[in-house]
Amino acid sequence: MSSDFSNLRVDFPVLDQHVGGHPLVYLDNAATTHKPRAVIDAVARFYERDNSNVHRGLHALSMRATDGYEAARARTARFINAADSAEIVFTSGTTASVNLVAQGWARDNLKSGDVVLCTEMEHHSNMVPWQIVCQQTGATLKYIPVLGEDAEGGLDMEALDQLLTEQVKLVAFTHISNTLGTINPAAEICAKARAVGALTMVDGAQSAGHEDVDVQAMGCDFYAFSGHKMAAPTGIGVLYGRRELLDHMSPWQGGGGMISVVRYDASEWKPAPERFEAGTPNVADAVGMHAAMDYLDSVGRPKIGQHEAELAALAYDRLSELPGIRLLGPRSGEPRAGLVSFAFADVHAHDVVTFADQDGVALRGGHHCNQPLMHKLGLPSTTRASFYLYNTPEDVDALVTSMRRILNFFGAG
Ligand code: 7TS
Repeated sequence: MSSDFSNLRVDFPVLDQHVGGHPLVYLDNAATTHKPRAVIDAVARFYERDNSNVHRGLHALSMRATDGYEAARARTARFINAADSAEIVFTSGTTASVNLVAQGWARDNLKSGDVVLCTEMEHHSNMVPWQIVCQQTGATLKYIPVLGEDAEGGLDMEALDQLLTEQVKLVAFTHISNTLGTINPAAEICAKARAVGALTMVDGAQSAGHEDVDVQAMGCDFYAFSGHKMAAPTGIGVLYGRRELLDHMSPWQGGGGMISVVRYDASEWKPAPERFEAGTPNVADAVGMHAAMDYLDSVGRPKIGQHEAELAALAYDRLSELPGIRLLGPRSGEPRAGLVSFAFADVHAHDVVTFADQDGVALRGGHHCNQPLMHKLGLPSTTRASFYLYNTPEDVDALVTSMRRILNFFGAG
């Protein structure tokens, strides 16, 4: 495990604090990550020097703000290897990006008899928008099952082959599960979908900041992610879409900035991406996300992914020694992303998280916006520890020590 990573902790000011008299051990990175000084400074610098509206002013500040915003778009295209900056739409986050595709593409293109395929491990953000648009259009939503009583077997790829009929118009799936830590074979699923003429929507919320992403190599049609889950500010996110698709999609929201001509009776739209960015965009946070991408790539995303996967594997093995624990997702030794979800037989996840907080350990307890999956697994909730580049093996020690204290307290140890 690389010691370089503990040197990075000083880049993240928020980590330098105590909670409950203990040094903060932040293990809730799947919910949101912390921001390095470089990102905080980039946002502050924007407000201190360049703050202005974009695409509509001819004065110096407006031009600087526009340049910063469009440079962030070009940087984002490079970050995921999109062929063209025009394929990058800025949104408020993954949720908004999925809804944009549901209402901008699916609503116009689905009809009764068509099928949208999701997986049983989707976050609500990549499930509920498809439920809504299927209700609107009469299309049917089906799910690729997850294998194993602890969901340890990943997606049922044989079931996928059977489900992939010509009726399927879209396959919407998560690249990395926020609850299980499963890494789905994204390129393989995209290739299979394409073979029956279906489009693909990949939820990259848990992958974009954790591994090199190449949307062209993946072969997806749409890819969505959130800045705040990869060291960037909240309120900024991305929808990547292939240009020929975006240019034929309806706008989701109307307003300033997205039109070429407006008459009293009707209007015409700009091409993508402006067509999908009605109103004043989140310029400062796009600039902040640019800095986050530079920061992550200066460390190296493959190194980051490997580091957090090693921490998660360590946590999985150490936690599996605890009495009455049930661990979800890939088994020890199998590929796993940087998070671990678990449940104790006799202690509710909300108690676990509350008690861990007294030890300065920040975890998440609940259904993690995966209610149907929890229901399938027969669990009300789990406790989740999720890692990022600034976490260390000592953080895993603190997690396990805290869990032992809790089990002893509840007489379950
Ligand atoms: N998709 C996945 C896989 C996610 O993990 C999340 C957020 C989202 C979509 C939604 O992202 P947003 O930025 O639009 O909110 N996941 C979590 C989580 O695991 N705990 O809190 C939020």
